[in-house]
Order: sequence, then C-alpha cells, then structure tokens
Amino acid sequence: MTRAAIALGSNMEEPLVQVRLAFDELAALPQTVMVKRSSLYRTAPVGYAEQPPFINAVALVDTKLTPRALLDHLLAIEKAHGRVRDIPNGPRTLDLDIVLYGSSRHSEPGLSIPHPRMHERAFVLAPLLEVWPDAEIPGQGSAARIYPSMNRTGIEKLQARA
Ligand code: PH2
Ligand code: MG
Ligand code: MG
Repeated sequence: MTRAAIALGSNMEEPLVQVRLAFDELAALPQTVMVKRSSLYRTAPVGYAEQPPFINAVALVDTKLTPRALLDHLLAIEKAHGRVRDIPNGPRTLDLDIVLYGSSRHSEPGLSIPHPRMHERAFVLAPLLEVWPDAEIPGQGSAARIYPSMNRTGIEKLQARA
C-alpha cells in the first residue's frame, strides 16, 4: 500500500456538494482505503482571477493502485461530475489531483507527481497539513516548513457540519 494525497477543488454547480460527494467516491475506489478527509476550505482563485471562489480539500488514501490507475479513476470521477476542460486554470465542477504518492516522483504525459505547483499553493498545503502533518514534498522538503512563509490570504477553513 502506498499513502497518497489527493487534492479536491470545485468552483461550479454547488462546490460544497461536489467536494463532499467526491470524498465518498474516493472512499469507494477499488484497492484503496480512505485514511483521512481534511476540512473544507473556501479559497480565492489562483492563476485566473475572474472566477468564483473555490472549495478545496485533501483526501489521504492508502492505495494499491499505480499512479496511472489511480489517475484514470480520478478522471472518470471528474467526468461523472460534468467536468469540461476549456480554460486552463478556469472554473470547474471538480478537479482531483494526485499531489503526493508516497515519497516517489512520477512523470508521464498528463501526470506529474509531486504536483509541480503544490508547494506554491496554500489551498493545497493547508488541507494537506491537516491530514498529513509530516508530509514531505520530493524536491521541495517538508510541507510544514514551507507553509508558514507562504501567502495565505483568501484561505478560509470552514466549520464542519453539525
Ligand atoms: N485550481 C486551479 C487553479 N486555481 N485556485 C483555487 N483557489 N483552488 C483551486 O483548486 C485552483 C485554483 C487549477 O487546478
Ligand atoms: Mg487537475
Ligand atoms: Mg488542479
């Protein structure tokens, strides 16, 4: 089993619902167990500003799936949520990114692990640190050491539902 972190993001068509449903779908993946679900965060859009705020979260899983097999499942879930790829970094019903896969690096068309921009994105590191406080980003170092020095404006942790 390999411990992997999957970042979830949505800013279209009831983002809270999209992300909560996606957590359940990740928990149901074959050869995979859900270890922890982070809180949900409301976050200001990064990269392409003229779009609604995002809901972001991170799922920690243990999986026997290879990175490619895991990615194929994530793309199928995105598609089932009506994901359409048009504007890069633009609005989406659901984005599921494998940000870490154990301590390994992986590179193939359409899949780079660790996620090449995760160490610059507080909307990834804030939920990641909740579920994996000692996460190490290959090539970048400890997520906990990077996080305090980054720009965290526009990152709001939401209260859990009662
Ligand atoms: N995803 C992007 C681009 N910008 N901004 C926020 N706040 N959250 C995201 O998940 C996000 C983004 C591309 O994947
Ligand atoms: Mg993606
Ligand atoms: Mg993404």
